Amino acid sequence: MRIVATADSHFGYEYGRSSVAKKESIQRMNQAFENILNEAISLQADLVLHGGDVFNRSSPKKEVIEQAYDIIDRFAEEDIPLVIIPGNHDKSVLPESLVNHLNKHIHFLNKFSLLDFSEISILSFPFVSGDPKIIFEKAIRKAKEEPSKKIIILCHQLFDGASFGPHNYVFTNRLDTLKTDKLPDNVLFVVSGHIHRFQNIQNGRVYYTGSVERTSFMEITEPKGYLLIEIEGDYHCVRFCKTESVPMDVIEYDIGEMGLISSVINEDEINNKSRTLLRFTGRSLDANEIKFLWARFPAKEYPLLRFSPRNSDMVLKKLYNIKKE
Ligand SMILES: [Mn+2]
Repeated sequence: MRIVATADSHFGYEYGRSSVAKKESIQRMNQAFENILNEAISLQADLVLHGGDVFNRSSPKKEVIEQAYDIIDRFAEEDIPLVIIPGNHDKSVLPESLVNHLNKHIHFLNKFSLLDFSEISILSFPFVSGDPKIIFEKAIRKAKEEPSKKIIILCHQLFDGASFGPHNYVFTNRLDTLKTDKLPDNVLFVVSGHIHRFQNIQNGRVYYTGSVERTSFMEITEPKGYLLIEIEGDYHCVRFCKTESVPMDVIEYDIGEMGLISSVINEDEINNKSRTLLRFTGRSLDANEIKFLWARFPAKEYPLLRFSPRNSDMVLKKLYNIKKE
């Protein structure tokens, strides 16, 4: 049995300073997700899992919903079951219309559920904010009640040891982090959305698929893709398959010791074709410098350029250490 797992499609995610740039970024998210579904079709997958954060907002715009349905409807014609759960961006429930938009192969699971497929059962629950331990214990109990079933848990939670960001921040021992040491052996592993970086933690028992595309400069060094899970008898194997992602660039200027910022910016360094962030660290910018940035980089000419900080009372520390290729 072959399973493709993905998460964090964030339909409707917008990037950029012009409406054209925003529209393109929405299209890009749709495309990234559709590419993964197409891979699942060409790989002849038997099942596709989506670990939550389907939409970027809990009440998506009508056209964003329609575009998502078009992609899902096209996929439904392939007769490959698709299991989707809600994440935090979906406010733990998917839009009513999506739930009603059912097809025998498309399962939108708004509740704690155990669904059987040929060689595997999917135990899933929607995102729980605050303390998710009670629902996770319920999942453990349910798995123990069904010892003959081979189970994958599908969820959208934080697990101890998960890391993210350019400095590899690690979540540990928090109210909202989970541990898998009490999982019975018939649970093969957990597939989760939420953290946008692909990773395998907790002695191999938790996989984050990563988001379908980069949604933040925090993800600049992360490859994006999906999980390819193969199960045959007692054997299983999970691989991360990389897909293409949008180029990004972060340029940091340490201006702590420096006078006016107008002297540090080198326009030749700025790639006006990819998402670019100019970060000024070491001291705050004054109101005139912020005005200068807006005037020097008008949104019309630089729709993909952002700068930070954007107000004059913030002092940023250096955050990125990116080697230019
Ligand atoms: Mn997300």
